[in-house]
Amino acid sequence: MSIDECQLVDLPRIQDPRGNLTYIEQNRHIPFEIKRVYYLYDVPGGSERGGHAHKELKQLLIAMSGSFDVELDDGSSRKKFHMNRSYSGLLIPQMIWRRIDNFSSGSVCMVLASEIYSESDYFRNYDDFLAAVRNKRNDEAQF
Ligand code: T46
Repeated sequence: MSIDECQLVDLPRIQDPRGNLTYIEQNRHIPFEIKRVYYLYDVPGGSERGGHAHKELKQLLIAMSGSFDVELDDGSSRKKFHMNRSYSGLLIPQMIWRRIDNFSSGSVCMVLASEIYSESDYFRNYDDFLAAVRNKRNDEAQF
């Protein structure tokens, strides 16, 4: 997976004097079926989350409230996103290392995920992640 495949997705917005509304449909606004939703909240200032990559899981990450930074790394390039809009999702494919920090007070990070929870889907060691990326690229170069 390349860092270029990590993209911000503009979600539909129904603007209304009573308050705005955003909706997300699987396989329409995001290119996968949603199997799980989870969210980070009550994050103390200075905390860092993530520090891992997923082998198969794809996700759309949204700042439902407040803001935070997401740094993505495909094993050769890095990109940083500042998330602060509840109508903008960050699409992260599998095999991308992520670090999330700079959480503002009261921020909520919601994730729509393509897989149910499985610890075996994680690389939690950066060197293991890099080795897997290199193996994959070597395999692909042979064909
Ligand atoms: C991600 C970022 C944004 C579960 O039991 N079920 C779950 O669905 C999840 C997501 C986690 N857990 C357990 C596993 C750990 O014992 O909750 C604990 C904390 O998980 P983790 O250290 O992975 O949390 P984060 O915030 O570093 O990462 C999570 C997601 O794991 C990850 O997919 O992209 O949020």
